[in-house]
Amino acid sequence: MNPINALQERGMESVLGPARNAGPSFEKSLLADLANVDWTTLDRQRLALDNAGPLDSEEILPPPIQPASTSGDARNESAEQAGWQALRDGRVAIATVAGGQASRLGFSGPKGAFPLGPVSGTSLFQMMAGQVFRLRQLSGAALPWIIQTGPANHLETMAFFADRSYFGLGKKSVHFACQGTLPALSEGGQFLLETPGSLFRNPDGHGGFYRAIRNSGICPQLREMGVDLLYYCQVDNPLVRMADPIFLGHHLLTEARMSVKVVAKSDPLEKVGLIIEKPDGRLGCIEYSDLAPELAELRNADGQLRFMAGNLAIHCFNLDFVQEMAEAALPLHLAHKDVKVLNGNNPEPTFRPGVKFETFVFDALPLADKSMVQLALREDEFAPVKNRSGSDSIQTSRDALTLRSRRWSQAAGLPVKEQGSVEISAQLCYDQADLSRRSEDLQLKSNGHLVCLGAAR
Ligand code: UD2
Repeated sequence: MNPINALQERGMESVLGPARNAGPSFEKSLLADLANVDWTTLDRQRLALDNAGPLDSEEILPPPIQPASTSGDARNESAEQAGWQALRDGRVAIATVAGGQASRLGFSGPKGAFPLGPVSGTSLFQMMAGQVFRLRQLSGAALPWIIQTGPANHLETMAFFADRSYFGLGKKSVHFACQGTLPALSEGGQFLLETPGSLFRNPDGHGGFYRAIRNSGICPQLREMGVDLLYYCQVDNPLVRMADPIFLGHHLLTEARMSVKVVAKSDPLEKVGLIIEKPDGRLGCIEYSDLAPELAELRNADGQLRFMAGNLAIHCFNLDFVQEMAEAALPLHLAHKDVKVLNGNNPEPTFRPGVKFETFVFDALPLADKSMVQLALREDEFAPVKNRSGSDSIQTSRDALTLRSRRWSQAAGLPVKEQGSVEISAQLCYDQADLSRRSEDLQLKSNGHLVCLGAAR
């Protein structure tokens, strides 16, 4: 659509004013920016401004939940076999969303570059790369890894991987897909300008993952390789069990199209989304900020929370579902914030009220006709690093890593200190059972704090 016509139809031509005053090069650059606007989504954005809307009031239920992968539950056996088979058959790719910056952690750079390792200072990316490396060894499969970046860190993330030789994974098997942006609007539904020649935009949220995957052009390549399943995780959780075979297996055995892992909420108001089942049997996620306290506090006769399924933001998708979601109109979430934009005739940007729009990956759950929910044990699988201090902080995440590393090492008969940090070096093992097996075959070194590979026997 011609941007000028599109603006006129919507009564939004005033956005051109500052560019016209500033000169032809600004006008050209603004028109190029406007040519990239998705006008259908823009119309939905403007509509959403007027319909902040009542929350869904339909009846909700707790969803059925499969046992945790690390629980030793016999009901996981067939899922484990099915998951490993899918991995060995090369049907799986991994996607990690890493569009965020680590500014909340007081670190400048992509969050995945943050040195979280409690002993070695290993980055989040390297910890995850280590799992991918080991899973490739165990499965014999190519296991492509897709990093979803954001406009603020795409180039820096690619350079981070290149500088570290892709952590030994091979350049061709690590892919980078940059998420898109959405223009922010004024409360009155007009565009805002960052400069006379450019709109003020913000990343489109982790719901932008679906389009990022489609736009990266990787889907045909994945299909050619025989990949039809995508395992999804966030970069901020160092305890994540990447491409967990039991999770993949439950997904396959229930013929789900999108699955999700949950953790039992530590308290009713914990800041995680709540996974629920709707009357039609489909899943949904209620964001913590939208959760009514009386619903959050509901308890069963045994005192347990009735709604306990905290969203870990770990998913398994059928690849065709990801492609479908790239075309779907996911709900828009609005954030009313002061934004630094051009204002009137002032040549310098200043703060004024605006509205940012985002989409969320979990909003695709109700669009899947079949889904599966699996429990995760917090101490084994969830210790996100979100804040510099307090809850979900650098320290709580490092402590959880230390506790898990100590447990795994002790189970494998490796000497580790009772005090201080403990870390198992990336790439060494996938999980506790893997470490125990490896410690029988390889000489593993431990100085009490760091367990790593020694010389082979
Ligand atoms: C998210 C979920 C919450 C729960 C929790 C688990 C929302 C609103 N809430 O909380 O329900 O599942 O995670 O840890 O999602 N990211 C991008 N692009 C974006 C925005 C985020 O790549 O535009 C990535 C980011 O790098 C990070 C992840 O998504 O890895 C989570 O983002 P967040 O920290 O904004 O989500 P949070 O903590 O509100």
